[in-house]
Amino acid sequence: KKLKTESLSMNKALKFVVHKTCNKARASTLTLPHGEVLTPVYMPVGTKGTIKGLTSQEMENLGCRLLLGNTYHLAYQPGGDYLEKVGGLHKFMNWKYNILTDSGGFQMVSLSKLCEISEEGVKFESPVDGSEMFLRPEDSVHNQNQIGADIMMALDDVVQTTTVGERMKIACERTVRWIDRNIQAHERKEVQNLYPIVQGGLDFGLRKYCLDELIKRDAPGYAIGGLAGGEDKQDFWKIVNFCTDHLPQDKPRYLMGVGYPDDLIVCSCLGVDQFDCVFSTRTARFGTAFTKYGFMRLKNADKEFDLKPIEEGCECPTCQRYSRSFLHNTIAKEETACHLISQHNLYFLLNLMKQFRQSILDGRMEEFVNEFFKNYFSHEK
Ligand code: PRF
Ligand code: ZN
Repeated sequence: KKLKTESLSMNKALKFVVHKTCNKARASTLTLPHGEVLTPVYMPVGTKGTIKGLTSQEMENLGCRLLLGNTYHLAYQPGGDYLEKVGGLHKFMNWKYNILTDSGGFQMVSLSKLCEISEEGVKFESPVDGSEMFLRPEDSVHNQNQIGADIMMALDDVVQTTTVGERMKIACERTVRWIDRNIQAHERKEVQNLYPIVQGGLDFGLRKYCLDELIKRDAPGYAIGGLAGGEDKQDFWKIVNFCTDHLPQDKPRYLMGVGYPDDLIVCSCLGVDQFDCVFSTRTARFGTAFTKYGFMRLKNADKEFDLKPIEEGCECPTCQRYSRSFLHNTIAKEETACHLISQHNLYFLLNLMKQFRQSILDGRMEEFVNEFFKNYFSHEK
């Protein structure tokens, strides 16, 4: 039967050109149906079709050209049928650039108390009203077709990263069995891309099995899943390095759920091209800003009369107009402060990747990385 190894290589919806490398790091251009994305890239997360606290216009002004939505949340609200009717998520949120949607697989971990996994798919119970949603690979892909994402993610079986033994093996093998159901259900291969997700936890044998199987499907790009779930850094780095050693050189690699500034640098050095994480905007809402010297807690008492911007020299809209003092004094009372810190943090990660990429093109990546870590772990503020 054709089903088993149906190829995605005919895909016209993605072009990936590597311009220059330094060791395993790459400076590339990813061309998608809604324009070019310069990689490595950080992709802001707008779970429900909005980046919490920021408008599409602001995202555009920050230079974002690829952002993330979540199938599970969008399927609940406003719903796949609704989005298809209004012409897709791009139209719905008035976003003219690219969108990537996660499959809903990760919600098996984040909402584990509310779901039940079988060979057929995942059954979720809504945390809002208790209603049921059955998400099979076919349903996830169908919803993502309706959403109209430029990059869709295959539904995978995700378990806690530090799980060992039989359950991890089952998840990895099920992810492989599900990949053909995902591919079969994909109805818009000419205009939307489907990335498989490599699972296997911290087990090199399982990772290798999953890599080999998924690479056979000749997808337009690949994701590394099942990491950033509380494992040791050493294990995390080794698995990322192992995956990027085996994934095709000429296709983009997306490391899911990773978004600390230092992780972006290390993993870009290991050959990752795309990242996403809610951390930058979530931590902003709790008053923490990213700076080149590490995290800054704007709630700390020493910021009360500090009239400097979050980071001197930062060209983001927040740092052009507002002081640490203003943010410190309004954070508990105003939505504005959360919005402003989110904006700075997103700019910080988008800009960090832009600078990193330029350093590869200029042949000075090693100096850039040395300088980054010298500052990041210094005691200056
Ligand atoms: N799978 C999916 N989404 C994800 C992950 C995954 O493994 C991760 C990694 N923990 C983040 N988001 N589908
Ligand atoms: Zn700033």
